Amino acid sequence: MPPKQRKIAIMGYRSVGKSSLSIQFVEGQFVDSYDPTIENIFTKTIRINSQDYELKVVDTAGHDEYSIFPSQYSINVHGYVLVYSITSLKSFEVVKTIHEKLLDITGKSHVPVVLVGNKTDLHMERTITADEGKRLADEWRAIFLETSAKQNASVSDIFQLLVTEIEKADGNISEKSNCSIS
Ligand SMILES: Nc1nc2c(ncn2[C@@H]2O[C@H](COP(=O)(O)OP(=O)(O)O)[C@@H](O)[C@H]2O)c(=O)[nH]1
Ligand SMILES: [Mg+2]
Repeated sequence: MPPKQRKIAIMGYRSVGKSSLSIQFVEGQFVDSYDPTIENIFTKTIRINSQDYELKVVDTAGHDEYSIFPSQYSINVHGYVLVYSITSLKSFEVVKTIHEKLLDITGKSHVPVVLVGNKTDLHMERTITADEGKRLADEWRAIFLETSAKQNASVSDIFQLLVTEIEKADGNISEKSNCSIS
């Protein structure tokens, strides 16, 4: 089967680890200081169920609650990674406004999203519980994950799960495909 091309945008407040997650996923390393104003597109091919997916990962510059949702992130983007830091309440609030704007600009009631609480290695500084993250993702009917870009914890899962969500939204995978028939 030819590879499927899928475009993914990583969005969230500044400093939550968007670039670190992208670079950890694509290059397998943790870069401690990365210019926060740089916007990059990374590519990586992953295989799920013997299908190759050529991913274009758009690492966006940070957003806040006042940013206008840039139209280039709503066009031809198949799915979104919305990132907050588990150490920052502000970043958790910002991710909610980004999601609202996303639904508004796409005119859809549901968009493939993985909600990511990053920086789990900083557990002493945690201010957002895993439960709070999970509840928000449930509201959105999105996938929820906690990650550490620094420790490479659950980073590739973000992309695997998002591609699966995109396929479900396209009707290529049945929601019930994992259920056994009794
Ligand atoms: N401890 C820890 N620091 C992280 C993690 N991810 C990113 N950082 C740090 O947080 C800061 C901002 O990261 P960056 O990826 O540039 O954030 P961005 O602005 O969202 O792209 C940098 O100093 C990173 O080294 C993580 O999982 N754990
Ligand atoms: Mg960045």
